Amino acid sequence: MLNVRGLDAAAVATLAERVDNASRHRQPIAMLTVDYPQMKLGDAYAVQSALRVRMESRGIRVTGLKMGLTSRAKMLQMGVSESLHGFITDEGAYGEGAEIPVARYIHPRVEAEIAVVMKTALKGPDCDVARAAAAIDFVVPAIEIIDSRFAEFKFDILSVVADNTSAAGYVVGGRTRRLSEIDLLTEGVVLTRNGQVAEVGAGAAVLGNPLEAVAMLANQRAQLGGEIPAGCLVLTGGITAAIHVAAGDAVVVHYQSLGSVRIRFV
Ligand code: 0L1
Ligand code: MG
Repeated sequence: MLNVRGLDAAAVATLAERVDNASRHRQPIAMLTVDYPQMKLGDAYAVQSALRVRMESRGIRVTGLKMGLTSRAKMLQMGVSESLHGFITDEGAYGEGAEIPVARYIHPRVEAEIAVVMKTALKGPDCDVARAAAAIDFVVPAIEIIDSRFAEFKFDILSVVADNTSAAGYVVGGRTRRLSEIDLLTEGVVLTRNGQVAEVGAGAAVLGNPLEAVAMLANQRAQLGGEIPAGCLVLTGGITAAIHVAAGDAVVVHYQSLGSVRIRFV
């Protein structure tokens, strides 16, 4: 289904430019399906791919892949029912403790995630948790920054895929663990903003097991003729609902066994 198309190449290029400009100039836009109701999921991933080419042509480097909308909390928050994937880049990569200007974004939110780094490539279409586990090198905690390019974070599944699943930045920190050293399902997470608990959750919120998200990513990539390459950083998806952030906010995510990750917005 990820390769079903309804738009021609010119429309895909137009939409990639529209999303790219919204992001670069921080000018929110309307859902793409308003003007292109014939758009299909394959078109949405084609727009995302064209966006990636545009970014790479400006010297931005892709640093990994991400799954989105993998938790019930996120699906309810966004009113959608399908997990999806996108890419992450060095433009949005921040170090642990970084001060991040909110002016870089339209309406940023953050969410706590479990990330993995692949030891070997993982190629669908028949990946499952066992194959995903065998391909993973280690686990690392992460905060993802999301920033929809759509006004008021209002979108449908096609628009958000085209918009690279709202990917805007990420921070990895804490400590790494081998899969044998951690129970991903019960890994507890407490997300605080300015010292107040904002969200709590556990790894199982991500499709029942974050490794399901890795397997799903490989299977989705296979439908598009791709894979998860060796060495790839994969954000497996938000464990909690995403929280709004504003200048002055300090966000710290405490993980049960992966340490903590912190950032501050200025
Ligand atoms: O990483 C995510 O789960 C984001 C997916 C896109 C929807 C959103 O902006 O929350
Ligand atoms: Mg996310």
